[in-house]
Amino acid sequence: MAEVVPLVLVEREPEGRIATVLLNRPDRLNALNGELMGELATALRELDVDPDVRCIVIGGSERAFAAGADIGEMATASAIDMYLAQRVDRWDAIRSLGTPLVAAVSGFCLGGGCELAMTCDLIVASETAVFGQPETGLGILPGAGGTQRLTHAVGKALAMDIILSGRRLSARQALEAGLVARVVAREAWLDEARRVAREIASKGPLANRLAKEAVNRAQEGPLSLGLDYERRVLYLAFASEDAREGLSAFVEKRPPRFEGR
Ligand code: DAK
Repeated sequence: MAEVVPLVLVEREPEGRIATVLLNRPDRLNALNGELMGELATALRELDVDPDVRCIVIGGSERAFAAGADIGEMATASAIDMYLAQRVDRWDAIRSLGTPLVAAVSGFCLGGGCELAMTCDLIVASETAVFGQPETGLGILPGAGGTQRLTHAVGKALAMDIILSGRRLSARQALEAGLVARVVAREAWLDEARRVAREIASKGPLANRLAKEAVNRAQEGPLSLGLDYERRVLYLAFASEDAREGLSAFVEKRPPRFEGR
């Protein structure tokens, strides 16, 4: 019987607070077919409800984070197939995770791959990374948030250029444009993303979840509502044991021990 190869690999650090989820379809440059997206959403949901996991790294291979949705699969799918295959639900499941997500991007990060990276909370990119939304070259358009998130990240002029002309951005260009948070050496793409994840995991986990929600609000509505939301979640954070612990630890000159409550 043929060996079943998982399309995503989940790694947990033995004593650590971070998990790494690696897309594992290297012969197809991690093209996101329905099966892979299903495994990814399931793995992420399980990690999201594990109180020991405080940050998740999502990565691909050195050659490709992901070269987009699976074109072969889409080529034979009707609009109704696409709808019924619950593709949107899987993307929504990833978007609604409370745990901070770091995208570790090396190589091609195109189409749905770029949209997946943008669904994460921040992108750590290898200097080899290449970002783009080439969907219009296939007669379709970005369908997992690309027209919205890319525009928020880089502004209308550049987003239009990337989406309409198929222009690709290098890691450095993506950094300058505000799409990625950090660019790191080629060989360090995963280690550096994990290091950033450990930094995130060392902070108050409840505070990080609330801050993530509040930052996302900045993209979703008017400033006045965002400011109001920020204030409310700050009061919520103040009511937490983590806030007592974090503030006391500073005053007592010791490292905090957060419980996520
Ligand atoms: N799908 C399927 N197979 C792919 C693929 C893809 N997106 N990208 C690469 N591959 C396969 C290639 O066919 C090749 O397979 P073999 O020929 O070896 O069998 C293998 O991966 C290696 O690729 P190449 O030989 O082409 O490698 P190169 O280095 O020459 O070129 C490349 C790398 C990334 C420039 C090239 O492979 C390429 O242009 N790939 C397609 C990139 C692309 O157009 N991506 C956008 C896809 S559309 C939705 C949500 C999202 C989406 C849709 C719906 N809903 C929520 C409903 C998203 C749509 C997209 O992403």
